[in-house]
Amino acid sequence: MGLREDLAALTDEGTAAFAAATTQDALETARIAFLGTNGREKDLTKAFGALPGPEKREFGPLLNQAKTAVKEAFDAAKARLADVEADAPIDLTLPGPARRQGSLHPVSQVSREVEEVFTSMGYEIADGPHIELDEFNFSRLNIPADHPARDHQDTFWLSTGKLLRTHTSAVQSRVYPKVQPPFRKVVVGKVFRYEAVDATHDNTFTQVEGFVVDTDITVAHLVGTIRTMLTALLKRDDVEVRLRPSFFPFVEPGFEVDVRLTKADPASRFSRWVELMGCGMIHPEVLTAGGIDPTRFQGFAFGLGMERLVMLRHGITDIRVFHGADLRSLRQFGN
Ligand code: FA5
Repeated sequence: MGLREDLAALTDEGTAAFAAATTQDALETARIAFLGTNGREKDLTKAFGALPGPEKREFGPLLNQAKTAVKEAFDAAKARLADVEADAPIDLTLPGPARRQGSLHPVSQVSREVEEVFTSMGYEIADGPHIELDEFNFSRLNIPADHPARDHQDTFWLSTGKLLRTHTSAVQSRVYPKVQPPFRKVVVGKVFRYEAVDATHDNTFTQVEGFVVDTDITVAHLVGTIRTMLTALLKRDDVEVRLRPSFFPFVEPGFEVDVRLTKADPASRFSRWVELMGCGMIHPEVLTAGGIDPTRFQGFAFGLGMERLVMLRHGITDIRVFHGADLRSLRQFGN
């Protein structure tokens, strides 16, 4: 066969192959055979290139016609198959794309549980502002301006002279003038300290403050409340609790409560004592500053680090997980 017949065959067979393609796969197979790098059109273009000059003039227009015809047949088939796909019926019974459901942050989850545990014990929920006055955060809690205890809580001071509250004890100062005993209050809220961040210290964290004022309140009530709270919240049977005498200007006597998990891996942070909270009997000066007569009433108060509690409960070894915004960590606690 000569080149003339070959070009006619390319046109006929190529247009027929593209017209017959009913799937994307068939179209691609035909494209490779006729228009691909080693396809028939390339072969004939090469054969044309080897012709002597006068014959090139004769065959040039024929080659171009064949190429145009095959390319048009390919484009038409491609458009036809695209339309077929667009018209394909939609299966309404197929499941839609799964939507990932959000969940409460682990600290929020336990905060709600804390509020439930305490309301079941007759406590009322109280709250106060994050931006606080020196008076409520320190002075009314028996921490005057020159008191060295201020050094324990590195404070973010604002240019207005106000501060970001360093502890939820500030809410005690706000509540006392407004209510007369007996009362039981619980506060869950954010507090802020200008601290170097490490595995157990953050600069923004959550505290739970409980305070009870009544007649005949003793340290035994305080210890009983702490045990009830930790049993309900830690949901473990290996929690060991110890009280150490400690100093906070707003309580007398004062204690720190440490916790360890007896079944934790000996190499783990939690097999050693972790400081969880401060507590004590409310100082008479604090009651007096709040308008409560300390000769008639006594009370206890405690302030607990919520992130540390959640760490103990879930075996989390680094506090930075909570504000790190790494959803891979937080999703594990979805409820
Ligand atoms: C206080 O904040 C006192 N207001 C607690 C208190 C209340 C004592 C009522 C007596 C009566 P302290 O600075 O120790 O105390 O903090 C209390 C708890 O907050 C600590 O035991 C710890 O669990 C947690 N905590 C303290 N600093 C940090 C921090 N940087 N990051 C995370 N948790 C912290």
